[in-house]
Amino acid sequence: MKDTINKTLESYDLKGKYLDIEAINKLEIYFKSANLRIDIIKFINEQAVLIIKETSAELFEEYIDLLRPGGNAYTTRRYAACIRDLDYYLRYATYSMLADDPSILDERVLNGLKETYNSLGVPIGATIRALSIMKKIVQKQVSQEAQNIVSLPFDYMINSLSY
Ligand SMILES: CCC1=C(C)/C(=C/C2=NC(=C\c3[nH]c(/C=C4\NC(=O)[C@H](C)[C@H]4CC)c(C)c3CCC(=O)O)/C(CCC(=O)O)=C2C)NC1=O
Repeated sequence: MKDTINKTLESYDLKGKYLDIEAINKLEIYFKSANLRIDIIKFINEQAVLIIKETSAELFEEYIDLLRPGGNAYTTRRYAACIRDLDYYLRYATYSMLADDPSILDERVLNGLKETYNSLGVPIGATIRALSIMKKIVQKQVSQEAQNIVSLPFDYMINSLSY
């Protein structure tokens, strides 16, 4: 698990160098955005249940077959697993927004996920769509300056599942 601070320090420690202007600028930008990151995360935490509800409603409207016999989210158990997965994505997205670093997504969410999904027949296309719906729902409710911070982890997960 990494964030902008320990990533920067680690790399300068390895080089045995003081932080140069480039590193300091990067850290300054990170610290300046800290309050915004906290606000975004507070908002998502408060709205998490609703965000997931809206995401699944939109997803199942588009992919109605998932809920029908033969669909991957058919049966209460699998439906619940699907909603739980959406919750994982949202929660880890907030961790990554705070860290300003995607490594937590690789380590905790994405490693081996495609293989697991493929072996269980969980459709990856619909999962990617769910992530993009979730991103849109959150972006709609945050300020202009928060847009990039919000989109980063979702785009990272979408990208990783796409290849
Ligand atoms: C914290 C990181 C983490 C992630 C990401 C994770 C995902 C994850 N989702 C799983 C299953 C599943 N995931 C889904 C999800 C869906 N099916 C659909 O049709 C939709 C497209 C989608 C919801 C949007 C379903 C239905 C299952 C159960 C599949 C089955 O058991 O047949 C499984 C298999 C084991 C289990 O059922 O719990 C894992 C490991 N587990 C983790 O620990």
